[in-house]
Amino acid sequence: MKNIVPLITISLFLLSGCAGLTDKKTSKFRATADDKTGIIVVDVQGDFTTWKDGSLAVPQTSKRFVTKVEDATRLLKTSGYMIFGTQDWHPSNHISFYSNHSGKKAFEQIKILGRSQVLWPEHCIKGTENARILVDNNLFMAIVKKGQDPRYDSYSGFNDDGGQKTAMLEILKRNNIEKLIIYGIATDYCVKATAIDAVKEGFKVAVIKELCKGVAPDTTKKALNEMSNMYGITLFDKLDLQSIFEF
Ligand code: VGL
Ligand code: ZN
Repeated sequence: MKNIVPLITISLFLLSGCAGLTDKKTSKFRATADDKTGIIVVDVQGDFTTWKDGSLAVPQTSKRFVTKVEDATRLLKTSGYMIFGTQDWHPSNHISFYSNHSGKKAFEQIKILGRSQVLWPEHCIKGTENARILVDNNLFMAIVKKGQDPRYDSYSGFNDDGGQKTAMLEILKRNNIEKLIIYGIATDYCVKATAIDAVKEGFKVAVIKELCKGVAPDTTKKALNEMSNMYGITLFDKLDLQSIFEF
C-alpha cells in the first residue's frame, strides 16, 4: 500500500510524457523531425542562378538567395529531416536546347511528337562547373539526376517526358517517406512538376514559397495556384519548423 502513491505518480508522469510525444499540437519542446517527412531541394545549380551568371539564370537567384536555401536545408537536416536533391544533368545534344533545332531561338515553344517543349539555352551540361549543386552536397541523403536522355526533357524529379522513372520514388519508399517539403528552382518548371508528380505518387506535399524562385512572374503565379487548387499542395510562405512538424 505504501508503494502505491509513488507508483501512481510515476505512471501519471510517464503517461503525460508519452502523450506529449505523440500529440503534435503539444510538442513545443520537441525539435526532432517526424521521420515520415522528407525534403526535396530542386535544381539549385549554377546555370539557374544569377549568382553564377548561369546560362538560364532565374531572376533573384543571388548568392544571398542560395545561402538562404542552404541555411534552411542545414536547419532541416539538423532537425532530423532527410534531405534529397534533384540535379538537371543534360548531354550537350539534349532536345530542350534551342541550339539543337536549326532556325529556333531560346525560349521559343515548339511541338515535338505532340508534346509542347520550351527551347532553352544550353544549361546544366553534365560534368560542367555550372551543373554543380550549390547547396553543401554533404547535406543530401541522395541526389537524383534527371534529363539525361537526349530525347526527353524532365522537369519532374520523378519521371521524364518519355515516362521513364528516375530513382526518386524508390529512394523515398526505401526511407519510408510519406510527406514531402519541396523547394528550389524553378517554381514554374521543375519545382511545380516535381511537386505535382509527388502528389500523383501518393505523397502529402508542401512547397515553401520563400525558398523558390520562378522563371517568369505570370507562370510562377499560375504554377502556385495550380499546385494549391488542383493538387492540394500546401503553400508555406517561409520555413517554420513548427508548421512543418505539424504538417
Ligand atoms: C528547369 C528549365 C529547363 C528547372 C530545368 O530546373 O526548373 N527549367 N530545365
Ligand atoms: Zn533542363
